[in-house]
Amino acid sequence: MSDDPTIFEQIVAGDIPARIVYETDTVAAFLDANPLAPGHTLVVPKEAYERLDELPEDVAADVWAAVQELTPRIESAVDADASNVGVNNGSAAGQEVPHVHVHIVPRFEGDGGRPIHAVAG
Ligand code: IU
Repeated sequence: MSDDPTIFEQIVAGDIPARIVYETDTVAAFLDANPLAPGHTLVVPKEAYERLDELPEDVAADVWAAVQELTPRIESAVDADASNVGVNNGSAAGQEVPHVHVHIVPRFEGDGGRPIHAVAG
């Protein structure tokens, strides 16, 4: 396995610009560079783990706490009605960046987007 920092580690380190919206000792969140909707945010552990099952329990808890805290704040910030929250866990599921990240995608009544259970349909 390569020791090169992932793109998200580089974002967390400030080496690649991104709009960071949340940060603790273990977790960061930043706006997605190619947003599916206004406010599309990625929540990441600061340390790189490729798959969800590789996350230590305490880090997974910190990531989820951030998702819970941020989701209503993001919805409120962009005046969304709801959000899709999800992880592409592995390349066959569409994971492009090998560093666990939770997508928070704000949704709006009548926006025509698909529910998360339809993504593979
Ligand atoms: P995926 O779940 O691995 O498919 O999602 C990767 C996301 O990372 C995708 O939504 C990209 O737009 C986003 N992203 C980013 O925000 N900044 C980057 O420099 C890169 C990808 I590379």
